[in-house]
Amino acid sequence: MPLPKAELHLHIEGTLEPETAFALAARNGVTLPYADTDALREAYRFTDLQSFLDLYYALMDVLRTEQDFADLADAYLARAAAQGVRHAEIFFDPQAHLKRGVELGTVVEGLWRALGRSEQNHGVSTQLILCFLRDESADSALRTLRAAEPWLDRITGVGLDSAEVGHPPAKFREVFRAAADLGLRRVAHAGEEGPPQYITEALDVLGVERIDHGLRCMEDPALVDRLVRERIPLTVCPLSNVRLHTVASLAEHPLPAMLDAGLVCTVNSDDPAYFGGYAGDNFDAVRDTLGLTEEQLRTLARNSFLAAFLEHDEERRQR
Ligand code: ES4
Ligand code: ZN
Repeated sequence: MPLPKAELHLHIEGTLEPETAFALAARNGVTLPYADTDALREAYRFTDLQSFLDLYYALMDVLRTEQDFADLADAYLARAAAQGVRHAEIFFDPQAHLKRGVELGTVVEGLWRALGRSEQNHGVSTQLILCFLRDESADSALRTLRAAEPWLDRITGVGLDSAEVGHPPAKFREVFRAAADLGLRRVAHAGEEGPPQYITEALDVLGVERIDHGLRCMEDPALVDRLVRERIPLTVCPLSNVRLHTVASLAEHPLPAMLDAGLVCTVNSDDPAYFGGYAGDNFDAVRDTLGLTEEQLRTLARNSFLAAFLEHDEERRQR
């Protein structure tokens, strides 16, 4: 039996497996610039975050209808459940869809078709986190938040993702303030490729409760002390870090050092279709390659429920 866990860093668009991409392309009359799934898989040799994002945004073109989003989410939830995921906080990128003429309602209603039945069908409770693309303007983020207002009862929080370097958190001060005023929880990617100062800025300027990735905090001992003292959870994604060359190899991943420092780390899959595995695969990889003890693995799983946006009695039930 896989360890029960919560997945807190998962981009639903990053669960698009090559087979699903081709099936949806056929269903929607979209021609992909790859001969077959093997040729597409060949393209999954990334050099950095941007090289991945280019393919990630291009392949989204196959996602057109509510049913496409429902099928995508349902397939993810089935795989996640099989790997011990009991609760999933799922990121989505509305601007990437709005830009190509797919309305926010199509995305949210479609995802909800799967999420609304997930507890019965898969035993996985779910929440949605709307992410702003940090390489788009602050104004575009604000317009996106306004467009999401009809669906706020289905959205738990907001996040910040896409190309990090050159797009500091402070650029999104206003939209995160507006999100907080609407009662939304806040998270942000920081310290994946960007410097440790972006982590500090996400906490102080955006008021985020969790940091997505956060690896580069290890370059700043005073920041590590703060994250430990304030018990700020970090949603670490080991296989993602390897595939995007954020770390040189899995064996050199700082996760053991982060745990030793007392950081509240969790293990997550980020974009599992692109990076070689779902939540359980990430746990297996860190156990096998980094030699984490059973006790450390249990700590990581416990941290995932503590860091989740669950109510307390709901959290106890999950564990
Ligand atoms: C992402 Cl790995 C990663 N980093 C930043 N933004 C993203 N969007 C999807 N995956
Ligand atoms: Zn991510």
